Amino acid sequence: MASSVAPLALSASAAAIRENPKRIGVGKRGGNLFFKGKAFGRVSLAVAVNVSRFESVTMAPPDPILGVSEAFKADTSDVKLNLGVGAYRTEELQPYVLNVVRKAENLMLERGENKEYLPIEGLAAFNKVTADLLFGANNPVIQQGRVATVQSLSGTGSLRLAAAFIQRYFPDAKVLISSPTWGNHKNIFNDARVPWSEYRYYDPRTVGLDFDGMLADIKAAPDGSFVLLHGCAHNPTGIDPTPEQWNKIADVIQEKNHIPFFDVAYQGFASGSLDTDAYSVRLFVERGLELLVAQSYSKNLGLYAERIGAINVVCSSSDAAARVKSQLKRLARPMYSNPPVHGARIVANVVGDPTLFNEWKQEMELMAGRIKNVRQRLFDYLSQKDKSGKDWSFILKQIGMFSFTGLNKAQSDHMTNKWRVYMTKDGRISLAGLSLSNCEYLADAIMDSFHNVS
Ligand code: PLA
Repeated sequence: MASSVAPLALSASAAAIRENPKRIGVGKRGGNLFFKGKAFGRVSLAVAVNVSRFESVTMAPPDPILGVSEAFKADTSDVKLNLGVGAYRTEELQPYVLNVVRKAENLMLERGENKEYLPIEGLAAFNKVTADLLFGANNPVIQQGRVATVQSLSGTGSLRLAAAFIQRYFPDAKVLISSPTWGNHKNIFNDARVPWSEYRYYDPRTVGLDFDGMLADIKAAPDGSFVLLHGCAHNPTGIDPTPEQWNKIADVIQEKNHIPFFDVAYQGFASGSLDTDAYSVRLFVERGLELLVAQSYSKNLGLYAERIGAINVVCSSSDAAARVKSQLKRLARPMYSNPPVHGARIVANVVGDPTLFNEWKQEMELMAGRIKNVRQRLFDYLSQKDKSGKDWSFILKQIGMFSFTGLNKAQSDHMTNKWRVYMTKDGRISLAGLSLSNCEYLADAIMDSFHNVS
């Protein structure tokens, strides 16, 4: 076996040796390679010298969001705050498993359900409730069988599957994404080889929506582009269009024959109401548009690690929906074969049972309410303590898990280096990782960073 490996191993090793003979302590003497003074033949070199076939693989940078959690864990300070990743914490800053999730899991245990493979498209009971939850069970698109729903690996996996679908069936189309957007959107489309460009969204002067810029950029894009929209609780800005603005966005998208592509990662988490947070998607559906929606249960059911979500494609006919679904399955099969069952059963049990469903809504209101409370408390401290006259009211206008503070990279670095407040470098903080008792500390950190670092 060694001899079949050796020639290849040697060529990689030899390249590395040529580049840096000292570092690995390898040289050539009398036709034989040696390592630290000892002669080795070709075969033993591949085994003994610690030179990798993967020498040309460079170190990837830490992920801008999940890398923050790694850095937080490595920090041994007594006082530290993780406001990086959008993961809900209790007032004691502990992870939270919803009571309804525990109840659903107990039910599953009692039923002794098996671990057979799911079909490629996922659990039928899940696919039904997830589409009902998003569009409303009485929505004509559901009644008429015009939605292709495929369970996928949470929001990210659903976006990725849709990106693969776009790449295969619309190779000339590009995706328009908001500037800024969730950092992983660009990675997803890049990896799927789908071209994208940005439309204006955030106006730093008003710390609000650049609505005119957004409409102008969507108008200027080639007809038939995909327009990625955050269904609610825009990440990272926390700034959503108003209902009137959504209507105007729909007008332009319709005019341009664009295809809306919603990312719904926070249904119920923005306002506390599942229906209110589905407003934008339902509006576009009502207008008769064909569209895509990626869904996630990471936040609203706290199922982060279960990787449960779905891609929904609303089509103009049930026939088209059946064909689209068949192609989504065809794309999923070689990627991950079929999705995991545990999270799907939890969602199906919670949404499918009226008692659990009501309990879930209450728990979601509690979670959304806790975030609103810390948002208010943070604003109160900032406005009371900061005597500079700066207007901090934008914090109250933003919704969802995040606040986009307007801190620049140097100021965000200062937040971490001096105050041990871990956050993303774009100035985003996750309020879900903040407790009422930490709001004053955070306000002090923000004021210091904002006023004393340029
Ligand atoms: N879409 C948006 C807009 C998101 O914010 C996130 C998660 C996802 C999709 C994907 O989540 P999922 O795959 O777990 O369903 N954003 C987080 C986590 C909360 C992350 O970056 O992965 C964030 O901190 O931005």
